[in-house]
Amino acid sequence: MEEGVVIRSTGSWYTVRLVHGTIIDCRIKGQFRIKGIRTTNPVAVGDRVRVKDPKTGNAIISDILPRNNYIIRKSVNLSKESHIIASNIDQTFLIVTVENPGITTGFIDRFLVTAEAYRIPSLILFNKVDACSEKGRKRLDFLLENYTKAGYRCFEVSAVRGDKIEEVRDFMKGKSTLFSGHSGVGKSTLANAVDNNLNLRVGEISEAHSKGRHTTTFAEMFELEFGGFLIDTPGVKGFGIVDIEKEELAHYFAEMRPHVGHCKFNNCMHINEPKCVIKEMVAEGEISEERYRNYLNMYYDDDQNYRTSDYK
Ligand SMILES: Nc1nc2c(ncn2[C@@H]2O[C@H](COP(=O)(O)OP(=O)(O)OP(=O)(O)O)[C@@H](O)[C@H]2O)c(=O)[nH]1
Ligand SMILES: [Mg+2]
Ligand SMILES: [Zn+2]
Repeated sequence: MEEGVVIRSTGSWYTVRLVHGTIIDCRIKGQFRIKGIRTTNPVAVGDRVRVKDPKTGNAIISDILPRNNYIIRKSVNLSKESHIIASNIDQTFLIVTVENPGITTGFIDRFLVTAEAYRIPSLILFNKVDACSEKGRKRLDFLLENYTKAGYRCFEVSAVRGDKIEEVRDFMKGKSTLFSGHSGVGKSTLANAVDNNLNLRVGEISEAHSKGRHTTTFAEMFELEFGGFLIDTPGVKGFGIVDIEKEELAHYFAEMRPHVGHCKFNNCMHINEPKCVIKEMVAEGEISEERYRNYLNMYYDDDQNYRTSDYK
């Protein structure tokens, strides 16, 4: 029996880097479940696992060691099933573009809420700033203001021109970072810019976005030349939140969290209760209306919103 980390998962095969560095393909045996949640992938990239018979060519993952955290979303059309994007991560970079493809704040906020549920720090990287139209620039300025105010660090980057890549690299040193976002936003291009040794496949200009084609098809973890790990993932269209109670939701909006206990009623859901501190802060402009609106959307109909866009 040896221990290792899952660095790639294709669905039927799992690639594991054993403690002493050897990389082997494994299968799984047995049931792996998170309490009551059905997942399409029982073992995720980032999982620390025990491997049986690692030398035989018949290696089997027999156990998953307890996860520190994970990022999970509702997957595919089967809304009852969830997909673990990655586990045991130090931070997530949500890669966003305002054009080609565009982005909704609903998607961003669902992602951030999921990361907050495990207290995983998130940074937002606005990529392709080299190719921004005037209209795109306005949208970008709005998003920068909205998310900076909510307490998130935002970077305007360009993977092709090299803007802010040095800063991004500094943030990644010695950490395990998940890259997530829609398909075609430049996750793999950015990964290559951060570490030239990676050589990941990126989309052709002509097929970028719109056609729903995904260049990266499996999540994969790479060791960085300057120290740390990067997990590149396939683009996602929707981000359905999983396993978050309505009563807890406001705690996962970073800028609401410090105030939720100060409403008149201690079970306040911040909807139409009197003397609600959150609503007062929205009225005074201290919490953005956009974020509050997404709070309400998530509170009322977790399901409908993510079904309006068909998932990958
Ligand atoms: N103008 C511009 N284009 C970029 C930039 N970064 C990436 N692209 C282009 O965007 C397209 C998609 O890039 P990818 O890196 O494959 O995108 P991805 O997010 O990895 O996509 P999936 O693997 O499908 O999830 C490619 O044509 C890139 O050349 C950038 O900073 N500026
Ligand atoms: Mg990619
Ligand atoms: Zn309240």
